[in-house]
Amino acid sequence: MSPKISLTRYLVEEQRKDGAIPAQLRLLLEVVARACKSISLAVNKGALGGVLGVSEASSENIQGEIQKKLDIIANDVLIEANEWGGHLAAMASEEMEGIHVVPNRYPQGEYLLLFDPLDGSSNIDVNVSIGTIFSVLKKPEGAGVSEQDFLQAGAKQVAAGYCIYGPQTTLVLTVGNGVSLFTLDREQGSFVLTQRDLSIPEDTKEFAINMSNMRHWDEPVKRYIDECLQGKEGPRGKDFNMRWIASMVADVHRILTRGGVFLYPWDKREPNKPGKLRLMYEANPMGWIVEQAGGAASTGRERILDLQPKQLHERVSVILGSKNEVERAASYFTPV
Ligand code: P6P
Repeated sequence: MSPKISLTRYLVEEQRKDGAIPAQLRLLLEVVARACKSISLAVNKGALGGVLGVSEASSENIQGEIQKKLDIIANDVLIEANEWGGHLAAMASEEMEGIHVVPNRYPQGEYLLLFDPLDGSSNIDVNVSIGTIFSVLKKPEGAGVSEQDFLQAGAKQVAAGYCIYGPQTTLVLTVGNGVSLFTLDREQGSFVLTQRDLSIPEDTKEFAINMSNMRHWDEPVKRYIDECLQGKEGPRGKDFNMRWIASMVADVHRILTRGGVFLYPWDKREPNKPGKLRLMYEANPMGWIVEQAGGAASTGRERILDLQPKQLHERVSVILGSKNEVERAASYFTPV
């Protein structure tokens, strides 16, 4: 039986292979993985740990969403774990308005870490998979660090990943040379490599979208979904299945595993926002992971990773997953 390859061994061997993982980045990824293990333990305790429900003060985050206790716990775990290592200059979180600069008592590093500490919070209290999404950028040259330093296109990411807290706790990671999957071995307390080079099937018969928003969608989205629903008898010539877990990490994980297309498009409920999902903490990391696995990630009109962010918490319309299906969906947006 081949030896178990731990996350540490994988990162060391990748670093040795092509230098894609400089020492500071390797430390960063190991620290984030350890933080995800702590979050997983808190999530798994559920009611026994007194971590369900909304935060004591029913506080709201910058997104205007009521924070769950676990949102705050996960955010605090990630901040505390990453402050002291000397690998980071600053962090940005979906749960915090501004950036968190590494305190002066610690050395500053060359990386920027962005995260959605607990994506899918609405599922926490009903015991459905949730997860942590993270994205790593290099800090631009120059003294100090500011919010402006974070406003880099998704194509500039040097690492991205997520940890899904489901029946298994699984870490999915890319540093730009494909996507690998690590499953938490609770007996050893370490993440073990269980799949390399994930590859998303280019075609699919499964779409993921919140159908209750149909009346709010733009015409191209209505037409695309309608044609999927027509099945064999319609222009697609095949029947489609639908899934919607309302945890992006879980929907994306399914797509990485068996293909599919995920859509959270603009809708007229908030006409001045391009979409619900956040560019920096959700669309960019997930978009890169999907592309690294042979899929595609588009707003419907352009590649997500090419977008130049204008603000830290900006939102974006998302279509991602099986390459041919994303291209097909995007074609409905192109005026004929
Ligand atoms: P809705 C979770 O709040 C999230 O940001 C994503 O994880 C998920 O895909 C989406 O929102 C679910 O949104 O409107 O269906 O609840």
